[in-house]
Amino acid sequence: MSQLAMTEPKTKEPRPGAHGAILVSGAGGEMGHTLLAMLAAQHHGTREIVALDLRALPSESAGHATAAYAGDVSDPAFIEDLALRHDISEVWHLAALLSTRGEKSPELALKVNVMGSANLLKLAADSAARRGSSVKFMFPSTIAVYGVPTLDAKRAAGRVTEDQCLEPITMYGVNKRAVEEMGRYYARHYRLLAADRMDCAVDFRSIRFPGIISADTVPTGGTSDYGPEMLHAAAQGKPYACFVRPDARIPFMTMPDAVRSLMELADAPRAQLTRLVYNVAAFAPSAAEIAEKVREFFPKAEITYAPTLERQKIVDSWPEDCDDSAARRDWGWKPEHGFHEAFAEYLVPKIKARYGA
Ligand code: AKB
Repeated sequence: MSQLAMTEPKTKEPRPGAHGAILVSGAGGEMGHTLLAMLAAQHHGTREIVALDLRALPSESAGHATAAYAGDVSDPAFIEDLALRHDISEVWHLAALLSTRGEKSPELALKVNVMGSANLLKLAADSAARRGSSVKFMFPSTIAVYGVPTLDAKRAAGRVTEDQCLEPITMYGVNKRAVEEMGRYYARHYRLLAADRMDCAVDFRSIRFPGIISADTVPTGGTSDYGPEMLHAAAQGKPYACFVRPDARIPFMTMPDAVRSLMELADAPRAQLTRLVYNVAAFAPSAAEIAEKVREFFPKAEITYAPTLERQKIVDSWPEDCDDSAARRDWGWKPEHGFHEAFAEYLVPKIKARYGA
């Protein structure tokens, strides 16, 4: 594996019939960390895996890639250069600034989240035209694309479907929603003549993720971070002041379930998919219920509440839960971890091993 900041571009002609390279942006982030390992395990060295992140990848992650680059997705020259070096046939575009970070630097969020996505969608369309076959574009979206105006409206909305309450209040939510529509535009208007039919050049597929809890990493810059932070603090014997009220409720899932859902959607036959963007759901506890579950496994956990106005407002605007019946019907989505299993079978054993708790 080579880990480079880009210098001289190299042209790589597509080999006819070859599978082409899988490009993963945001490969050093929380989801990228797990996804790279799972893609490497799935392909056993039979596919080129090109990892991209703003900073050099930790060696463990870089080891799962055949090439790794440090660079900015919002820099079109960098992305064009990458397209010259690798015959890219699949894009997993994870790079993004999350919701809390995005509210601190809205223009930077717009640049990275929207312009970065525009650059990679163009790369996918150009690559499809050159290869003469569709390029799959996997895009993690978020529950931040939803926006409920009041707590009463949130309770009344309950489990939202993909087409309800689409009035995001954060720049991050607005950005992700915009990219969903950009993906739809590319899927609809960029076509390839394949044998006797017209295929989409960019096979855009997206999942709106809830808050994600990983045993291996703690997120930064998100607003659902109180869930994972509470657990990781308890496992390290540290006190934790939760930045939302005890009654704040949004959906969550475990990282292995989240990454598996994206991989299952990628593998689903296109003809079975009735949508480009899907909800997935697993469990939807309040902050107090998460605290209670943490105390079940770490009885000495010190958890208090110190809600901050900005982050509380964001969580209040997100739905209590999501209706994932389309994903269950179209591609057989089913979470492995419910609320209790998430802690008992995955989070707590791994976290205890990690911190020696
Ligand atoms: C965030 O909190 O910004 C993310 C998300 C819910 O998309 N974790």
